[in-house]
Amino acid sequence: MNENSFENDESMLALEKRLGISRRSFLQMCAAMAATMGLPKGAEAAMAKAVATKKRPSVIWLHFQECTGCTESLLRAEHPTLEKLILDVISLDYHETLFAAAGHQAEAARRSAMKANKGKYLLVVEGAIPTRDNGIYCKVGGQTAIEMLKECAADAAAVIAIGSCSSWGGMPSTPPNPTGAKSAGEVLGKVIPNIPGCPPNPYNFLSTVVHFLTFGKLPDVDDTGRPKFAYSRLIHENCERRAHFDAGRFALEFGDEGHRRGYCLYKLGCKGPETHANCPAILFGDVGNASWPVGTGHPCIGCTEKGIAFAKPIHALAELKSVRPPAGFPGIIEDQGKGPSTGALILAAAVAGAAAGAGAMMAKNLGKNVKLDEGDAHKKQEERNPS
Ligand code: FSX
Ligand code: SF4
Ligand code: F3S
Repeated sequence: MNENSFENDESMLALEKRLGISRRSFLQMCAAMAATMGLPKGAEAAMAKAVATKKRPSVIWLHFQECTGCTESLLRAEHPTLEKLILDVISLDYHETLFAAAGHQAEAARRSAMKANKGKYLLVVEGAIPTRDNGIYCKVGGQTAIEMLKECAADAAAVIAIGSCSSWGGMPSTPPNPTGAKSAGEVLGKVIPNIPGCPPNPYNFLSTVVHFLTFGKLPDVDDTGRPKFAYSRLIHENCERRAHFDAGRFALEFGDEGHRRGYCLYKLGCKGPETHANCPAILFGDVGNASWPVGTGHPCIGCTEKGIAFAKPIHALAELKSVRPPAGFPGIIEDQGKGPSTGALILAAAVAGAAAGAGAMMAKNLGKNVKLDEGDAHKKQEERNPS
């Protein structure tokens, strides 16, 4: 696929106007999403066409026990391009946080959207569902969360749990779990597609929805319902600090010499070795230049993983699930405080067979500022291993 194939395509010209980004950026973003999801060649063109021409799927978005961080992460005001994209790809017909309507008006809008799109709408659930005492600890418009979830799920084309709370109970389910908080899947009695993370990575949500729009189904999931493209690898396998772990170089205290030099955070309790997510590859967060929790110097708390986040003490050592060496090693001799570069990380992904530059391209196109590109990564590798 290239820009020329869509040169005189009216729908793409209209899309340029709608999104306020160039066709080129949009097509690069589709290529990045297709690569991220491991889709075959040609999928990116189908995705671009679908976003440009298909009717946007109606989305009903429910909020239960949570902090609204999922929505905040998705609509981050600092990255208006991403917010615009998400709101353009879906038709958000009910969302309590973003709705101008209130009270009966809002309830009426939800029911009429459900009726108009019966069997076709996507139901997105944010937050855990309290089940103790018949669910009285969370009520919206006179209905308990249990009743509302079941009513909305009955006619949905698909239900997606967004965030750890609705995926596996999250923070509200932390023992002693006074409200009997459960996941949306547990309340519905089935495994449903879920995008855990507290908050979850917005690019994983966007990719999942674009997949649904293009192919009429959600991406492949694992046995807990997590899209395989995003949750099949341990964070530890792709972490930019992994070379320090392998070389035995650890930060022992926040602010010590090792911490300032970007060493591995394992001894500060990093749960990357037992947490599945693509955070190190598809960076996200509003802390500046294309970062992620470990990139900022904080150990991963395992926010995507049931039984780890909010269950295991933050500074307890992670269980090492795998001692297999990664496919590519970034160098360990780096400038102080920088750690291996994003470019080197992307090169490691390329060695492993993933599409080179996918993460950087996506980040760049969605408003981030990743300086190193594929060429830089090759140059750096050559400097390390002169032939
Ligand atoms: Fe908050 Fe969402 Fe955490 Fe939960 O995210 S960021 S408490 S996963 O449901 O709003
Ligand atoms: Fe990265 Fe954490 Fe693994 Fe260290 S323990 S390499 S910081 S994921
Ligand atoms: Fe969460 Fe760890 Fe990623 S804390 S956002 S799974 S790095």
